[in-house]
Amino acid sequence: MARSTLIYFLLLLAACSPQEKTAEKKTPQTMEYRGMTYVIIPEGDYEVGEKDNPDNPLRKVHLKSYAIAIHETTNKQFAEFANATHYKSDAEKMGYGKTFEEGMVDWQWISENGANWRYPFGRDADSAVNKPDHPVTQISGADAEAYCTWAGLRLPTIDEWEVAARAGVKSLFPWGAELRQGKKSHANVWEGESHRKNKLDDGFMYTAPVRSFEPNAWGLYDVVGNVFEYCSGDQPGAEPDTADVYISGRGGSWWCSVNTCDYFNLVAIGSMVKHGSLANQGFRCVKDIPFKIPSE
Ligand SMILES: [Ca+2]
Repeated sequence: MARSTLIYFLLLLAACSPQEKTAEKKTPQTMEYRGMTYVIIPEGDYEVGEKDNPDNPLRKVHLKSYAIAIHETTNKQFAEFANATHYKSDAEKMGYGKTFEEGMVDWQWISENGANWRYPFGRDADSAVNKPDHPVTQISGADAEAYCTWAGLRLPTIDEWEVAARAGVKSLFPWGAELRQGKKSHANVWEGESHRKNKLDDGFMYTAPVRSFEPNAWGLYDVVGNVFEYCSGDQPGAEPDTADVYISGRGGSWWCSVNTCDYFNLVAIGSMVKHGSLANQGFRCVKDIPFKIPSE
């Protein structure tokens, strides 16, 4: 490790903020990097998956130390990257992105000319400039990787995502066993029998500003709902050698409903076209920690 990098990480660790202890397990520390807060996950063995689930079977995984962003990458953050590098996203190069509006039938998406991360629903709709704190969308998995690389980051693996999203719980959701417990909304998903009508109980038709809902026990926001989050690596049992064609996604999105894409939980692993761009797909980043952070 270069001396300057080592000093940087030592300073980062010195600035880590100890947080409250939970009843069961110590809450991880946090660190700041490029104006973003990251939760530091210690090296160790973790349990992921679900019993008898063929796509994500219950298993133990060993993870090295890493730090994960507390919220999804925003329009403002992606704009900093695009402005600094003049980056052209896949949707900008292809001239369209996939969009959806209330009233369409389930699973109906349209190719909207001019839709890209700057105009997630096309040029006639609101622009990302006016929603700086919303998660960036209409970026492909390849675009997300490009952002992470530029920022000295990377996408989480499917296991790193799940460990951080679970924050120590074994339930289907970070807050318990049911999507909706009591009257309180915990995540931004599609609420209604179909996509003809959204009941809007959670208050949002499309994306919500990051941190609109309570975080999980380790301080991560929107791990369920808002936007599908790209992850590296395939789900167990996936066809090999498809990494250039498909990319995994986790946590579901504002579009996902109980009768369609029921992926808004801690177990499901989605698969997307890697160079495809949709109005419900985004990401959060991970920072490698090049030395061991002990769990105790
Ligand atoms: Ca919603």
